[in-house]
Amino acid sequence: MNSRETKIQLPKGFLLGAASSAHQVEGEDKNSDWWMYEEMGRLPKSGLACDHYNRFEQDFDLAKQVGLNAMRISVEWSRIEPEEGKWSVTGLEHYKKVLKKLKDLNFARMVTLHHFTLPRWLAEKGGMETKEGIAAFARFAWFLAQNLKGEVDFWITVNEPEVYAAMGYRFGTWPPFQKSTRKFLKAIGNLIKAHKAAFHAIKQVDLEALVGIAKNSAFLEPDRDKFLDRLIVRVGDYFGNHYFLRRIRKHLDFIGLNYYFYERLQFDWKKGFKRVNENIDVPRSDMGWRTNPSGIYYLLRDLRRYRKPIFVTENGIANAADNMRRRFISEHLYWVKKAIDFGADVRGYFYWSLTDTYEWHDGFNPKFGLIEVNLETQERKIRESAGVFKEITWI
Ligand code: IFM
Repeated sequence: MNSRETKIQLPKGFLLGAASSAHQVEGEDKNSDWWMYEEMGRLPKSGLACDHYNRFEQDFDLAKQVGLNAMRISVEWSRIEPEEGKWSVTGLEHYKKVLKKLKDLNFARMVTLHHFTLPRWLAEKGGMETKEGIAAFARFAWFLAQNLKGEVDFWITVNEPEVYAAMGYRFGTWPPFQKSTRKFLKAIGNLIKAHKAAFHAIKQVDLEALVGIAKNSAFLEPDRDKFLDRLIVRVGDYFGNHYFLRRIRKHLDFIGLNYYFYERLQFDWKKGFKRVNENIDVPRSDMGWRTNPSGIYYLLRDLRRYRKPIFVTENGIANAADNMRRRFISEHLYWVKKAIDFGADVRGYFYWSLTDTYEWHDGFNPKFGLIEVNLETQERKIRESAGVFKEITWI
């Protein structure tokens, strides 16, 4: 191990957490659109998942043991509003207990409202393609802000808007399985509106609430030192990393960065650009994703232009053998600190994910967790790599 890995220094008060999302860990959210499509055989079954719905206390105790001081969770909308306009007391009470447990552990609490799933009733009415979907989302945000006031430190409206729009409306891999560029663009437009509507709804209840977004951004590099390659990287960076943020910048208290992807682009006369990633010689995760820890530094530096506090709301690696994760985390934290030293106002880092999860259409194969979950027995085991958080020096 080199010195970079062993000496991670972070400012006191920095949030060091893990992230998760309801559908990926809770199990049996039977009123969600994903569950419906899983039952139809169009997606791998999530079943009990990690049974986090019943085991959240144990999971958060383990997070504390790992050395974390913050947690990003999501509230499953279909548990709160299983039928249109009908609020579930059981659903609400559950999340109150979840947040209370985190408070007892002295954890900062970040809560996401939309992390890829919808209530089934809304999906059946056209979901986020419709004006009604946006209005329903604002109403849901308002209801949670009203009922969880004082229990949430940071609200995230939408997780990875472009990923959701692309997977659901452009590539047709996720619900609602559409393959239409027009619908993709419409979904992006509607998610911008949904974010703003939820922002206002939360502020209506609590002016002091802090509201942000979890924005997926990729680190792009030109393949060659050529004008057209550099140009295409600028265009890709604008549309992929900034367009959404620019549209909502007046409705943001902080920015969340989800960082996973590193790509090299070449200008292409026919297609505009092509990815030339095959020859990049960097470690890859079990999912084949290329890692580039320094990329987080450039992205964080770049986000300074918005003059808002920044959180790394997700960064993680699928690595079942657990032989890459420790280095992955320490190197990313090293570059986060460099970005802070450069002047980026980075306030926290959330590793994805606390436990192993249901990785959407990839099922349970990818293992991102700091905590390994045996899906047969639901036994938990802290992975060796999670020890990295105990090596941090607070300055
Ligand atoms: O599991 C997902 C998460 O739901 C959103 N961000 C990326 C993670 C890994 O693919």
